[in-house]
Amino acid sequence: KTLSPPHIALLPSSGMGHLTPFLRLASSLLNQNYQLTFITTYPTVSHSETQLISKFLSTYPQVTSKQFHLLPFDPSIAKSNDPFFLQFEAIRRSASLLIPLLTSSVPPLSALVTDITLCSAFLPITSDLHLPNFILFTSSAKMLCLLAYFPSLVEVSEEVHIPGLSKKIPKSWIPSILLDFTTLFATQFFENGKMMKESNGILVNTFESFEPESLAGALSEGKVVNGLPPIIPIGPLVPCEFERGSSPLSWLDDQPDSSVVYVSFGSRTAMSKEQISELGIGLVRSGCRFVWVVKNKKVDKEEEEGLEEVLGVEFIEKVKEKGLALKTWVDQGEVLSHKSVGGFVSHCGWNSVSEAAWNGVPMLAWPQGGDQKINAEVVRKSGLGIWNESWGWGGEVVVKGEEIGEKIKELMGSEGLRLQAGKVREEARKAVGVGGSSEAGFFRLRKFLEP
Ligand code: BUP
Repeated sequence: KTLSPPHIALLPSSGMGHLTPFLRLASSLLNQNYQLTFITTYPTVSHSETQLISKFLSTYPQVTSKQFHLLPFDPSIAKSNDPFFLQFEAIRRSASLLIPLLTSSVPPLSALVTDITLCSAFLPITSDLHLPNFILFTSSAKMLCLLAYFPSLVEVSEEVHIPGLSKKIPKSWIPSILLDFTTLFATQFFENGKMMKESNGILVNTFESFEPESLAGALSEGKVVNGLPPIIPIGPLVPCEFERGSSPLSWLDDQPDSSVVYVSFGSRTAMSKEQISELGIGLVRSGCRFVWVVKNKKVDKEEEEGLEEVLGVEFIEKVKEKGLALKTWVDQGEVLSHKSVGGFVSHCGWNSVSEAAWNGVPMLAWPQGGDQKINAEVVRKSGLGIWNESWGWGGEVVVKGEEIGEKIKELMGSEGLRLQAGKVREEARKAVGVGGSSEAGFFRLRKFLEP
């Protein structure tokens, strides 16, 4: 037994949806007295990533920051045009460059935590170095079931029956990039799904009472596949002080309790102008106050048009009393915790779902891609929100403003939904409290590192 606390290195992959839970995990480990090395890959894909990393490092000067410079990578060899997936691949292909960085750490490392999207490239390395390896899974436990089961799928029929889950997963919930097994993302997904068995444990940003069937019923009992390492729920990883930023809070302060609907589709959804315009019509028709984060480019570095060009001066003028449309980063954790916010129209990125659960804000799920339909099902099943499946994936059809307005009215007007979301909030708080599933998860991790 060593006297000094365990020293953990954290390696996130690209995109705010992956970086944010890593930084929250880091903050939680620091509170538990771990020593930390945070590895940042350069260059980052988005401005938001660079900004958040610098805020984190200036808040925690005790963290050792290491820059991981990637090998040049020719994106044309990969079947993908998504800058984030291409960055996953660039990191994966540079894996061997991390070895000196890991072996030179002082004091010596007790473990490396890698993002799930990178695990198959880094597990062989940590294994050679006899360094324990944990995975942080940044999506839902239900999505983890699909990832674990995916390598054994020969083809995707109309429904996928994952052992241990009572409800079959319709093909329409699986993103098209996974249905074509030759895409870059499907290849990575397959490799990671196979290789993750070799890790020492999978930390999942969820909690027991939110996803009981997937966690206790399917994954932990080995029903999905045999031979998985310990599945350790440590969520919800909650928004931290270092994330605080300038946000529209002063406007929110003047609005009645639970009267504002917050609308955001995460950091990497580029919505079409046509759909943006219908959404604007929907918000006006709903009659509700709103805060709306507008995005029409996947990567923030490419955002060139201002709000007026996207929404039109007329619209902005018309709604200025009732709504706040923004084309900047807002502190979502702070918005969702504000008492005037009573509903969240969301793409169901897992961090957004966790933040809504943490704050008990009812959701209207509108999945746009990736894991988001699987996450939307968790939202619906837990009672945290509603999901109108006929809207399909974002971009598949243009959903009309009238229909959007009606659903927002339903979201904001339902007392039952509010009560149920409040219960989810209580459960989320219990999970991180004394005796909760997150505390138990962190205890398991510590036991492993300090037997
Ligand atoms: Br946009 C935006 N402010 O303005 P998800 C996002 N966020 O704080 P995604 C802000 O980014 P993946 C903004 O609170 C959440 O923590 C938000 O992660 C924060 O979705 C994070 O919700 C976004 O998981 O990532 O960005 O689509 O595709 O990996 O799920």
